[in-house]
Amino acid sequence: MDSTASRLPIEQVAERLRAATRVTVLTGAGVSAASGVPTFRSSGGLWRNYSALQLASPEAFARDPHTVWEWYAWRREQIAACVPNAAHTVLARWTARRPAWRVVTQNVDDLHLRAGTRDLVRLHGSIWELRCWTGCADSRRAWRDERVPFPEMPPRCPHCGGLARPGVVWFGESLGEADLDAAVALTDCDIFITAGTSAVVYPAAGLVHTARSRGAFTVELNVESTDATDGVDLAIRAPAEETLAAVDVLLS
Ligand code: BJW
Repeated sequence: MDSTASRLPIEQVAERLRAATRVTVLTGAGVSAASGVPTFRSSGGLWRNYSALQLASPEAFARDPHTVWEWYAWRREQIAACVPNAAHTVLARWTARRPAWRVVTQNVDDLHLRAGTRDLVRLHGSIWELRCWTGCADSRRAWRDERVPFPEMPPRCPHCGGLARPGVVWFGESLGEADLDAAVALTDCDIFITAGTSAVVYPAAGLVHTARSRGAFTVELNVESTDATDGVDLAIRAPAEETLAAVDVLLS
């Protein structure tokens, strides 16, 4: 009998982690669900019956910046009231203890940062950063703005007075080159864990497959099956915060 297969999936993950040097964890909205942040593709992710697909694009912003900003202001207010959960704190602890254990996130809520995650790679930006919509010369970079609510809506670029936009990556926009390069480099690892993501948004959704093709043992942590499930070595159908906390106990 295969002794690995007869072990509980959580024990299998812990055993592999014990032997691993390089570990990469890709997180999605499901990792923040237990903190109270709605995921995108659940009913709670709808806002005034709009989906993320309808609002998270440059075209939507160009058409109706006020409505798109109202959606972001509503989300900022929700996120400001949330605190990191066990998934964030366990991952933060791992990155503090093991520099080659890294987290790549699609989340814009910054809860990984608030939990203390080191060397976090953020693929889709941060909801707490803003950029100039017109790309004025004085504001090439994003700036941090944690005000909730904004004193004026929609918020303006402090340099040129034009419209500001959220410092996130919308559909049809390229991800930051350095962020994507870092994430792709981290697919060269011993274990790649994808946690709380529906695995439908590219290029993030492709990372687990790249990791597996490069020899990583791949694990999916999700409450449901996803487009990635059939392509991973081990899928654990449970809340990511519970699985990560249980694995962490086995590791300590
Ligand atoms: C739990 C849980 C618990 C709940 N525990 N689990 C190749 C093929 C096809 C299309 C493309 C492609 N390459 C590019 C594209 C186009 C596009 C794309 O992927 N479209 C798809 C929809 C088909 N991609 C892009 O446009 C990207 N840009 C790009 O590739 O540039 C080059 C290019 C451009 C144009 C054409 C071709 C190439 C940019 C993508 C940017 C995504 N932006 C957003 C918004 C960010 C800002 C904001 O927050 O407002 O990012 S969209 C939204 O989706 C957000 C998320 O980061 C992202 C992923 O969502 P996530 O995290 O997976 O959340 P959910 O809600 O979908 O899933 C939650 C999961 O958690 C579920 O599975 C639950 O079951 C689970 N769960 N509780 C564990 N407790």
